[in-house]
Amino acid sequence: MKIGITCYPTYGGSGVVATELGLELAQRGHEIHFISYAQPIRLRAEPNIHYHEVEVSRYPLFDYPPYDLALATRMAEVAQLYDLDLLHVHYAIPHSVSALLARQMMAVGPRGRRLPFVTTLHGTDITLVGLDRSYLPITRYSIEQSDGVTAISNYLRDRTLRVFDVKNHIEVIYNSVNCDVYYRNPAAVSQTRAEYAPKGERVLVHLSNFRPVKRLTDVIEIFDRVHKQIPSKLILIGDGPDRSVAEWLAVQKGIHDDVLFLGKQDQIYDKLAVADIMLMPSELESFGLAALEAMACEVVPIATRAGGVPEVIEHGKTGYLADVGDVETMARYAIELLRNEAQLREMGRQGRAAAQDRFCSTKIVKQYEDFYRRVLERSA
Ligand code: GMT
Repeated sequence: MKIGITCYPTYGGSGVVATELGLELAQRGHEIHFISYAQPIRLRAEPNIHYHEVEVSRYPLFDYPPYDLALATRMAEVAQLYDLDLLHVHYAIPHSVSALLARQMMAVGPRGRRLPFVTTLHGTDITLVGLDRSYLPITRYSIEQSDGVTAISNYLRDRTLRVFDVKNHIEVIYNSVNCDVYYRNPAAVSQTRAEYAPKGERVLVHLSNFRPVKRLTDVIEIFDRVHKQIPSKLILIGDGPDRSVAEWLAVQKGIHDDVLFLGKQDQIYDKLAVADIMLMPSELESFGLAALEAMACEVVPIATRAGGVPEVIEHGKTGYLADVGDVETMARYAIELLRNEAQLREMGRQGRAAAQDRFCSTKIVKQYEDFYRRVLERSA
Protein backbone atom coordinates (compact mmCIF):
# COMPACT_ATOMS: atom_id res chain seq x y z
CA MET A 1 0.00 0.00 0.00
CA LYS A 2 0.99 3.64 -0.44
CA ILE A 3 0.05 5.57 2.66
CA GLY A 4 0.32 9.24 3.60
CA ILE A 5 0.79 9.80 7.33
CA THR A 6 0.28 13.12 9.09
CA CYS A 7 1.05 13.77 12.75
CA TYR A 8 2.41 16.42 15.07
CA PRO A 9 6.14 16.13 14.49
CA THR A 10 7.36 17.50 17.78
CA TYR A 11 7.41 15.90 21.20
CA GLY A 12 4.28 14.03 22.14
CA GLY A 13 3.06 10.49 22.12
CA SER A 14 0.84 10.78 19.07
CA GLY A 15 3.76 11.79 16.85
CA VAL A 16 5.86 8.98 18.26
CA VAL A 17 3.13 6.43 17.63
CA ALA A 18 2.61 7.68 14.06
CA THR A 19 6.32 7.65 13.31
CA GLU A 20 6.96 4.18 14.71
CA LEU A 21 3.93 2.89 12.81
CA GLY A 22 5.21 4.40 9.56
CA LEU A 23 8.67 2.90 10.07
CA GLU A 24 7.19 -0.50 10.84
CA LEU A 25 4.88 -0.36 7.79
CA ALA A 26 7.83 0.64 5.58
CA GLN A 27 9.82 -2.35 6.79
CA ARG A 28 6.90 -4.53 5.78
CA GLY A 29 7.13 -3.20 2.21
CA HIS A 30 4.57 -0.39 2.22
CA GLU A 31 5.46 2.99 0.72
CA ILE A 32 5.08 5.60 3.45
CA HIS A 33 4.86 9.37 2.91
CA PHE A 34 5.01 11.58 6.00
CA ILE A 35 3.38 14.97 5.41
CA SER A 36 3.93 17.57 8.12
CA TYR A 37 5.42 21.01 8.88
CA ALA A 38 8.62 19.47 10.26
CA GLN A 39 10.28 16.10 10.18
CA PRO A 40 8.90 13.92 13.00
CA ILE A 41 11.60 13.66 15.66
CA ARG A 42 11.97 9.91 15.61
CA LEU A 43 11.83 9.58 11.82
CA ARG A 44 14.88 7.93 10.24
CA ALA A 45 15.86 7.87 6.58
CA GLU A 46 15.03 4.32 5.56
CA PRO A 47 13.87 2.51 2.42
CA ASN A 48 10.19 3.16 1.61
CA ILE A 49 10.13 6.26 3.82
CA HIS A 50 9.50 9.69 2.28
CA TYR A 51 9.02 13.02 3.96
CA HIS A 52 7.15 16.01 2.49
CA GLU A 53 7.35 19.30 4.31
CA VAL A 54 4.36 21.62 4.42
CA GLU A 55 5.33 25.23 3.80
CA VAL A 56 3.04 27.80 5.37
CA SER A 57 3.38 31.23 3.82
CA ARG A 58 3.71 34.06 6.32
CA TYR A 59 1.97 36.82 4.40
CA PRO A 60 1.69 39.94 6.63
CA LEU A 61 -2.10 39.83 6.39
CA PHE A 62 -2.15 36.42 8.06
CA ASP A 63 -2.13 36.96 11.80
CA TYR A 64 -2.82 33.23 11.89
CA PRO A 65 -1.03 31.44 9.03
CA PRO A 66 -3.50 28.85 7.64
CA TYR A 67 -1.55 25.63 8.28
CA ASP A 68 -4.58 23.41 7.83
CA LEU A 69 -5.13 24.73 4.29
CA ALA A 70 -1.46 24.37 3.35
CA LEU A 71 -1.55 20.84 4.76
CA ALA A 72 -4.67 19.93 2.76
CA THR A 73 -3.03 21.22 -0.41
CA ARG A 74 0.16 19.26 0.23
CA MET A 75 -1.80 16.11 1.08
CA ALA A 76 -3.66 16.32 -2.24
CA GLU A 77 -0.45 17.06 -4.17
CA VAL A 78 1.44 14.15 -2.62
CA ALA A 79 -1.53 11.83 -3.10
CA GLN A 80 -1.69 12.78 -6.77
CA LEU A 81 2.06 12.62 -7.45
CA TYR A 82 2.69 9.35 -5.62
CA ASP A 83 -0.68 7.75 -6.26
CA LEU A 84 -1.42 7.24 -2.57
CA ASP A 85 -4.05 4.69 -1.57
CA LEU A 86 -5.07 6.44 1.62
CA LEU A 87 -4.21 9.07 4.22
CA HIS A 88 -3.80 8.24 7.89
CA VAL A 89 -3.95 11.21 10.21
CA HIS A 90 -3.01 11.10 13.88
CA TYR A 91 -4.76 13.59 16.17
CA ALA A 92 -8.05 14.88 14.86
CA ILE A 93 -7.39 18.62 15.02
CA PRO A 94 -6.71 19.96 12.45
CA HIS A 95 -5.39 16.92 10.57
CA SER A 96 -8.68 15.20 9.84
CA VAL A 97 -10.18 18.45 8.55
CA SER A 98 -7.23 18.88 6.17
CA ALA A 99 -7.57 15.26 5.04
CA LEU A 100 -11.26 15.80 4.39
CA LEU A 101 -10.43 18.79 2.18
CA ALA A 102 -7.73 16.78 0.38
CA ARG A 103 -10.24 13.99 -0.27
CA GLN A 104 -12.65 16.51 -1.77
CA MET A 105 -9.93 18.08 -3.93
CA MET A 106 -8.91 14.66 -5.23
CA ALA A 107 -12.47 13.78 -6.17
CA VAL A 108 -12.96 16.54 -8.76
CA GLY A 109 -11.73 16.84 -12.32
CA PRO A 110 -11.45 14.32 -15.15
CA ARG A 111 -8.95 12.18 -13.20
CA GLY A 112 -10.87 12.51 -9.96
CA ARG A 113 -10.85 9.56 -7.59
CA ARG A 114 -11.70 8.83 -4.00
CA LEU A 115 -8.82 9.19 -1.55
CA PRO A 116 -10.00 7.66 1.73
CA PHE A 117 -8.64 8.92 5.01
CA VAL A 118 -8.54 7.39 8.45
CA THR A 119 -8.26 9.24 11.74
CA THR A 120 -6.59 7.97 14.89
CA LEU A 121 -7.78 9.70 18.05
CA HIS A 122 -5.09 10.07 20.69
CA GLY A 123 -6.66 11.77 23.66
CA THR A 124 -6.39 15.49 24.11
CA ASP A 125 -7.84 15.97 20.61
CA ILE A 126 -11.04 14.64 22.22
CA THR A 127 -10.72 15.28 25.94
CA LEU A 128 -9.44 18.86 25.81
CA VAL A 129 -9.22 20.44 22.40
CA GLY A 130 -12.26 18.81 20.89
CA LEU A 131 -14.44 19.85 23.81
CA ASP A 132 -13.58 23.51 23.33
CA ARG A 133 -16.84 24.86 21.87
CA SER A 134 -14.96 26.54 19.03
CA TYR A 135 -13.53 23.21 17.88
CA LEU A 136 -16.21 20.72 18.85
CA PRO A 137 -18.52 20.92 15.80
CA ILE A 138 -15.71 20.68 13.26
CA THR A 139 -13.98 17.88 15.18
CA ARG A 140 -17.22 15.92 15.31
CA TYR A 141 -17.80 16.56 11.59
CA SER A 142 -14.32 15.44 10.56
CA ILE A 143 -14.64 12.28 12.68
CA GLU A 144 -17.98 11.49 11.08
CA GLN A 145 -16.55 12.12 7.62
CA SER A 146 -13.51 9.86 8.17
CA ASP A 147 -13.52 6.62 6.19
CA GLY A 148 -12.26 4.87 9.32
CA VAL A 149 -11.63 5.91 12.90
CA THR A 150 -9.42 4.29 15.50
CA ALA A 151 -8.88 5.12 19.15
CA ILE A 152 -5.89 4.13 21.22
CA SER A 153 -7.90 2.68 24.12
CA ASN A 154 -11.39 1.51 24.98
CA TYR A 155 -11.60 4.44 27.36
CA LEU A 156 -11.05 6.95 24.52
CA ARG A 157 -13.45 5.16 22.17
CA ASP A 158 -16.22 5.16 24.78
CA ARG A 159 -15.61 8.74 25.74
CA THR A 160 -15.66 9.87 22.09
CA LEU A 161 -18.91 8.04 21.40
CA ARG A 162 -20.47 9.45 24.55
CA VAL A 163 -19.35 13.05 24.36
CA PHE A 164 -19.31 13.59 20.61
CA ASP A 165 -22.33 11.44 19.92
CA VAL A 166 -20.85 10.30 16.60
CA LYS A 167 -22.34 7.36 14.75
CA ASN A 168 -19.07 5.92 13.44
CA HIS A 169 -17.73 2.54 14.38
CA ILE A 170 -14.53 3.34 16.29
CA GLU A 171 -11.98 0.56 16.28
CA VAL A 172 -9.62 0.27 19.22
CA ILE A 173 -6.02 -0.30 18.19
CA TYR A 174 -3.71 0.06 21.13
CA ASN A 175 -0.47 2.01 20.98
CA SER A 176 2.61 -0.09 20.53
CA VAL A 177 6.27 -0.25 21.45
CA ASN A 178 9.18 -1.57 19.44
CA CYS A 179 10.39 -4.31 21.77
CA ASP A 180 13.66 -4.70 19.82
CA VAL A 181 14.59 -1.10 20.59
CA TYR A 182 13.03 -0.73 24.04
CA TYR A 183 14.63 -3.37 26.24
CA ARG A 184 16.97 -3.61 29.19
CA ASN A 185 20.56 -4.15 28.11
CA PRO A 186 22.37 -4.84 31.42
CA ALA A 187 25.81 -3.73 30.19
CA ALA A 188 24.55 -0.43 28.75
CA VAL A 189 22.37 0.13 31.80
CA SER A 190 25.17 -0.21 34.34
CA GLN A 191 27.40 2.14 32.37
CA THR A 192 24.77 4.89 31.98
CA ARG A 193 23.48 4.36 35.49
CA ALA A 194 26.91 5.09 36.93
CA GLU A 195 26.74 8.54 35.27
CA TYR A 196 23.40 9.44 36.85
CA ALA A 197 23.73 7.62 40.16
CA PRO A 198 27.48 7.37 40.90
CA LYS A 199 26.98 6.27 44.51
CA GLY A 200 24.66 3.42 43.58
CA GLU A 201 21.50 5.39 44.35
CA ARG A 202 18.10 4.14 43.21
CA VAL A 203 16.82 5.81 40.04
CA LEU A 204 13.29 7.07 39.32
CA VAL A 205 12.32 8.54 35.97
CA HIS A 206 9.54 10.70 34.56
CA LEU A 207 9.02 11.44 30.89
CA SER A 208 6.50 13.90 29.45
CA ASN A 209 5.91 17.28 27.86
CA PHE A 210 5.60 18.86 31.35
CA ARG A 211 2.11 20.18 30.69
CA PRO A 212 -0.29 20.66 33.65
CA VAL A 213 -2.12 17.41 32.79
CA LYS A 214 1.08 15.50 33.65
CA ARG A 215 1.16 16.88 37.24
CA LEU A 216 4.91 17.36 37.32
CA THR A 217 4.78 18.79 40.84
CA ASP A 218 3.30 15.48 42.01
CA VAL A 219 6.38 13.80 40.56
CA ILE A 220 8.54 16.04 42.77
CA GLU A 221 6.29 15.42 45.80
CA ILE A 222 6.53 11.64 45.34
CA PHE A 223 10.28 11.76 44.82
CA ASP A 224 10.73 13.95 47.91
CA ARG A 225 9.02 11.27 50.04
CA VAL A 226 11.08 8.47 48.48
CA HIS A 227 14.31 10.46 48.78
CA LYS A 228 13.76 10.93 52.53
CA GLN A 229 13.81 7.15 52.97
CA ILE A 230 16.10 5.87 50.23
CA PRO A 231 19.18 7.41 48.57
CA SER A 232 17.85 8.10 45.09
CA LYS A 233 17.96 10.24 41.97
CA LEU A 234 15.12 11.48 39.79
CA ILE A 235 15.65 11.77 36.05
CA LEU A 236 13.23 14.11 34.27
CA ILE A 237 13.09 13.73 30.49
CA GLY A 238 11.24 16.37 28.50
CA ASP A 239 10.41 20.03 28.82
CA GLY A 240 7.39 22.27 28.87
CA PRO A 241 5.41 24.90 30.75
CA ASP A 242 5.64 23.34 34.23
CA ARG A 243 9.40 22.93 34.29
CA SER A 244 10.21 26.05 36.27
CA VAL A 245 7.56 25.45 38.94
CA ALA A 246 8.92 21.90 39.37
CA GLU A 247 12.50 23.19 39.57
CA TRP A 248 11.46 25.72 42.16
CA LEU A 249 9.66 23.07 44.22
CA ALA A 250 12.74 20.83 44.11
CA VAL A 251 14.85 23.75 45.36
CA GLN A 252 12.41 24.48 48.18
CA LYS A 253 12.48 20.86 49.27
CA GLY A 254 16.27 20.77 49.18
CA ILE A 255 16.42 17.94 46.65
CA HIS A 256 17.37 19.91 43.56
CA ASP A 257 20.83 18.33 43.32
CA ASP A 258 19.26 14.90 43.03
CA VAL A 259 16.72 15.90 40.37
CA LEU A 260 18.31 15.72 36.94
CA PHE A 261 16.54 17.73 34.25
CA LEU A 262 17.74 16.20 30.97
CA GLY A 263 15.51 18.30 28.71
CA LYS A 264 14.06 17.00 25.46
CA GLN A 265 15.75 13.86 24.20
CA ASP A 266 15.52 12.11 20.85
CA GLN A 267 16.54 8.65 21.99
CA ILE A 268 14.95 7.94 25.29
CA TYR A 269 15.27 4.17 25.55
CA ASP A 270 18.81 4.19 26.90
CA LYS A 271 17.87 6.76 29.56
CA LEU A 272 14.57 5.11 30.43
CA ALA A 273 16.11 1.70 30.84
CA VAL A 274 18.52 2.83 33.59
CA ALA A 275 15.67 3.51 36.00
CA ASP A 276 14.06 1.24 38.58
CA ILE A 277 10.71 3.00 38.65
CA MET A 278 8.83 5.28 36.28
CA LEU A 279 6.39 7.88 37.70
CA MET A 280 3.31 8.92 35.70
CA PRO A 281 0.92 10.70 38.11
CA SER A 282 -1.11 12.31 35.27
CA GLU A 283 -4.50 13.90 35.66
CA LEU A 284 -5.54 12.01 32.55
CA GLU A 285 -3.96 9.68 30.01
CA SER A 286 -5.96 8.06 27.27
CA PHE A 287 -3.23 5.46 27.05
CA GLY A 288 0.08 6.46 28.64
CA LEU A 289 2.67 5.54 26.03
CA ALA A 290 5.56 6.46 28.32
CA ALA A 291 4.44 3.81 30.83
CA LEU A 292 4.39 1.18 28.08
CA GLU A 293 7.87 2.17 26.94
CA ALA A 294 9.05 1.85 30.55
CA MET A 295 7.46 -1.59 30.88
CA ALA A 296 9.24 -2.77 27.73
CA CYS A 297 12.51 -1.75 29.45
CA GLU A 298 11.56 -3.65 32.65
CA VAL A 299 11.08 -0.37 34.50
CA VAL A 300 8.07 -0.56 36.82
CA PRO A 301 5.47 2.22 36.30
CA ILE A 302 3.67 3.82 39.23
CA ALA A 303 0.81 5.81 37.78
CA THR A 304 -2.67 7.15 38.30
CA ARG A 305 -5.80 5.17 37.65
CA ALA A 306 -6.82 7.69 34.99
CA GLY A 307 -8.47 7.24 31.60
CA GLY A 308 -7.01 4.32 29.66
CA VAL A 309 -4.04 3.67 31.98
CA PRO A 310 -5.62 0.58 33.63
CA GLU A 311 -5.79 -0.98 30.15
CA VAL A 312 -1.99 -0.73 29.99
CA ILE A 313 -0.82 -1.30 33.57
CA GLU A 314 -2.15 -4.24 35.55
CA HIS A 315 -2.21 -3.08 39.17
CA GLY A 316 0.03 -5.20 41.39
CA LYS A 317 1.39 -7.23 38.48
CA THR A 318 3.04 -4.93 35.95
CA GLY A 319 2.94 -1.72 38.00
CA TYR A 320 0.91 0.18 40.56
CA LEU A 321 -2.07 2.50 40.23
CA ALA A 322 -3.38 5.14 42.63
CA ASP A 323 -5.92 7.95 42.58
CA VAL A 324 -5.01 11.24 40.94
CA GLY A 325 -3.17 13.43 43.46
CA ASP A 326 -2.57 10.63 45.96
CA VAL A 327 1.17 11.21 46.20
CA GLU A 328 1.36 9.43 49.59
CA THR A 329 0.20 6.13 48.15
CA MET A 330 2.38 6.42 45.06
CA ALA A 331 5.41 7.20 47.25
CA ARG A 332 4.58 4.23 49.50
CA TYR A 333 4.43 1.88 46.50
CA ALA A 334 7.78 3.19 45.29
CA ILE A 335 9.47 2.81 48.71
CA GLU A 336 8.12 -0.72 49.18
CA LEU A 337 9.31 -1.77 45.74
CA LEU A 338 12.73 -0.23 46.09
CA ARG A 339 13.19 -2.15 49.36
CA ASN A 340 12.22 -5.42 47.74
CA GLU A 341 14.62 -6.12 44.89
CA ALA A 342 13.06 -9.49 44.02
CA GLN A 343 9.60 -8.00 43.62
CA LEU A 344 10.94 -5.02 41.69
CA ARG A 345 12.67 -7.30 39.18
CA GLU A 346 9.72 -9.69 38.94
CA MET A 347 7.30 -6.84 38.20
CA GLY A 348 9.79 -5.52 35.64
CA ARG A 349 9.80 -8.92 33.93
CA GLN A 350 6.00 -9.09 33.99
CA GLY A 351 5.83 -5.62 32.44
CA ARG A 352 8.19 -6.63 29.65
CA ALA A 353 6.15 -9.78 29.02
CA ALA A 354 2.92 -7.75 28.81
CA ALA A 355 4.55 -5.27 26.42
CA GLN A 356 5.69 -8.12 24.17
CA ASP A 357 2.45 -10.00 24.39
CA ARG A 358 -0.13 -7.26 23.96
CA PHE A 359 1.55 -4.14 22.65
CA CYS A 360 4.52 -5.17 20.52
CA SER A 361 4.67 -3.08 17.33
CA THR A 362 5.04 -6.15 15.11
CA LYS A 363 1.61 -7.27 16.33
CA ILE A 364 -0.10 -3.89 16.32
CA VAL A 365 1.12 -3.02 12.80
CA LYS A 366 -0.80 -6.02 11.46
CA GLN A 367 -3.98 -4.68 13.04
CA TYR A 368 -3.49 -1.41 11.19
CA GLU A 369 -2.80 -3.23 7.90
CA ASP A 370 -6.00 -5.18 8.33
CA PHE A 371 -7.89 -2.01 9.19
CA TYR A 372 -6.56 -0.21 6.08
CA ARG A 373 -7.59 -3.14 3.87
CA ARG A 374 -11.12 -3.05 5.19
CA VAL A 375 -11.32 0.73 4.70
CA LEU A 376 -10.04 0.40 1.12
CA GLU A 377 -12.52 -2.38 0.33
CA ARG A 378 -15.38 -0.30 1.67
CA SER A 379 -14.23 2.80 -0.22
CA ALA A 380 -13.86 0.92 -3.49
O1 GMT B 1 -0.72 13.90 26.37
C1 GMT B 1 -0.16 14.69 25.66
O2 GMT B 1 0.49 15.55 26.20
C2 GMT B 1 -0.20 14.71 24.18
C3 GMT B 1 -0.88 13.59 23.47
C4 GMT B 1 -0.08 13.39 22.23
O3 GMT B 1 -0.38 13.92 21.18
O4 GMT B 1 0.91 12.74 22.31
O5 GMT B 1 -0.96 12.40 24.24
C5 GMT B 1 -2.02 11.53 23.98
O6 GMT B 1 -1.61 10.57 23.03
C6 GMT B 1 -0.61 9.65 23.49
C7 GMT B 1 -0.24 8.72 22.33
O7 GMT B 1 -1.32 8.03 21.84
C8 GMT B 1 -1.14 8.87 24.70
O8 GMT B 1 -0.18 7.95 25.15
C9 GMT B 1 -1.50 9.86 25.81
O9 GMT B 1 -2.07 9.14 26.88
C10 GMT B 1 -2.48 10.89 25.30
N1 GMT B 1 -2.62 11.94 26.33
C11 GMT B 1 -3.75 12.16 26.99
O10 GMT B 1 -4.77 11.52 26.81
C12 GMT B 1 -3.71 13.24 28.01
